Amino acid sequence: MKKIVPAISGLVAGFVAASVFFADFTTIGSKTTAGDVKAKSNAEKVYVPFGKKDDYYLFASGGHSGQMFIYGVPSMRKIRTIPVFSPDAATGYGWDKESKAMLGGYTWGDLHHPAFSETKGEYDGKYMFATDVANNRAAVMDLKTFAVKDILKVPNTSGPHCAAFVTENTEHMFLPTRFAVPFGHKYASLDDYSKTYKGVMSVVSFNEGNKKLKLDYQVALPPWSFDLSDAGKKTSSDWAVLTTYNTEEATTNMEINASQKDRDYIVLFNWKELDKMVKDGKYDTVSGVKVIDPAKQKGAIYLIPVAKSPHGVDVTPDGKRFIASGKLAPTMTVFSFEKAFDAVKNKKFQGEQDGIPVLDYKSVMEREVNPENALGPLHTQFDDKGFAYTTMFISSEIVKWNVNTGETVDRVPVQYSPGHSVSTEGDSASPDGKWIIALNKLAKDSYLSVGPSHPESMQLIDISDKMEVIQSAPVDPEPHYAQMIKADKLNPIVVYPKDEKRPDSVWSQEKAHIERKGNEVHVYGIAMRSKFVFDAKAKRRDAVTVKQGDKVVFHITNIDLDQDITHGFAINSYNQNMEIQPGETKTMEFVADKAGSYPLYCTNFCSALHQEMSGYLLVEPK
Ligand code: RUQ
Ligand code: CUA
Repeated sequence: MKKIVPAISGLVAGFVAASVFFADFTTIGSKTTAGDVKAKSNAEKVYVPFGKKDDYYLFASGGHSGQMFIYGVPSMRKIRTIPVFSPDAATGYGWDKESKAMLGGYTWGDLHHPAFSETKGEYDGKYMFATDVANNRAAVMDLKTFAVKDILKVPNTSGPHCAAFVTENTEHMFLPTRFAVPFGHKYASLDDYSKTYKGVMSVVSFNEGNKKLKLDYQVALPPWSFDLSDAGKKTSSDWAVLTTYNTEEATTNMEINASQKDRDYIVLFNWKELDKMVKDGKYDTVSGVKVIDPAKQKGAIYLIPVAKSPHGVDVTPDGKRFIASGKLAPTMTVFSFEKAFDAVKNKKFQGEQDGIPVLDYKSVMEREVNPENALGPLHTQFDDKGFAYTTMFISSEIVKWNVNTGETVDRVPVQYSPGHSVSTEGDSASPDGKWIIALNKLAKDSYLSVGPSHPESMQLIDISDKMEVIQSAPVDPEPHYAQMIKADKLNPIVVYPKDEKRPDSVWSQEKAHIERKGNEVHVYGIAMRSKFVFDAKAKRRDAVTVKQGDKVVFHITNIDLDQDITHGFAINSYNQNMEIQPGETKTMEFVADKAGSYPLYCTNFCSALHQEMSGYLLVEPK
């Protein structure tokens, strides 16, 4: 018998929408219910038939996997995992020489907030940035290749959670720290916390020429926790805002002690002024880094009181306002940049904290928004019609409201406990108002059970009219934040271009050769369907013989300049593994400390004779 999904009145709309998507739409007899019609039209909205592509790329943070997950929207199909801060066996990231050096010995990361590069406040589709809360790093990915180009280790900071958010033309990204530490991570008793620990904000820039990230300078803020930030746009483009918690400077029992005061702060700063201070030499040099002390250098940094322990702060697409969300207070506070600039100009201060002027709350605040029974506001996204969408962690919903009036327009339950949400081009100066995705911290009963721990969930919500959950997809831990970009803005390359001058590359079987320098053996080899050639002149062209204790360096070029023909290169029992994409040259180096006979093979199924794509590493005993 054909099944119809009944309209289960007790279930929340989102769950019904998610389940009916998988239902059989054929009905018994000739009776078609309104629910069937709805399910069918919802299914059509997200169905991307074979041969067609999704409209948007979703770049979702992989949290403590250290990676980035790429999804297509609206199908919500996962396309790839891009390794960023953790090694990844599937791609050999962290084994080949270059990525190993970039990871700097770290075996995990905690990626929270991805950010596209911007030009004039619009996502330009060129680069993606991200930061690592676990080991204080920033990374840049080239969207031509979806590969990480550089990783910067940031000193004097511990957990740049509050990043990455880029300025209007990608001049900077700011990495304020979540955990305060003494400069240089030096030992200091927690009894001296307020005196010795600092909440450092790092100001980083990206050089498109050499594709490197650079630490420009740091700002020594008080030892508070900085949570989220956003850069201004248009009239506020020289400014940025960040939220703080633990202005109590508690050092233990944080759950209670960091929430004592009714108010914490938004830090408002003018980064152009900070840049100028550095240019004018108004900084101290602390272990080689330029550091601005805001108590000494006035005129760039201000504090604004805000309801206690705020989490997200988001600048509206027109750059006129910023909205802080309460976390503990059920309030979204709307602030006006214009009013803040006025307060700065006319010195409307209500005092000073740690030498930083505190702007008068009432002169900067525009309105406090408290949607009825909405609890735990965390983050706000925007559409093209002037509406804001705030995730409610505790009441498990997204509330749509009018930024101009504060009035609640719509709300939709999500499953369950959303952290961030992400709307289509939602952090740009012109969001396009088609979709929003709730990034839920808990999935509970949403999918087939896989034991006590479940994946997180992402729910796709149509926001073109009345909000409706249309589709749902499981996601690995943990989608802290994501950004969505129109697919046609990206134009990835198909193969790495052939470049005969590329160091260590070899472009024909005949040129494959081995060079020995003392106890270093350099193999200049090729990979092609379906063989490796390491030494064109040898009796066995796919075998390499070295002596125990030799340093072995394989430089392999994939000379198959064909779409999607990636070869792997792995050495059995030697814990060596890398991937070489079409047209790429990769290097693997290790010491052959174990004598014996070790098969090597291609790990990517590349042709009908892929199983034959193998050879030997022979290590002669000492
Ligand atoms: S955070 S759930 Cu890591 Cu962006 Cu707010
Ligand atoms: Cu190359 Cu399989």
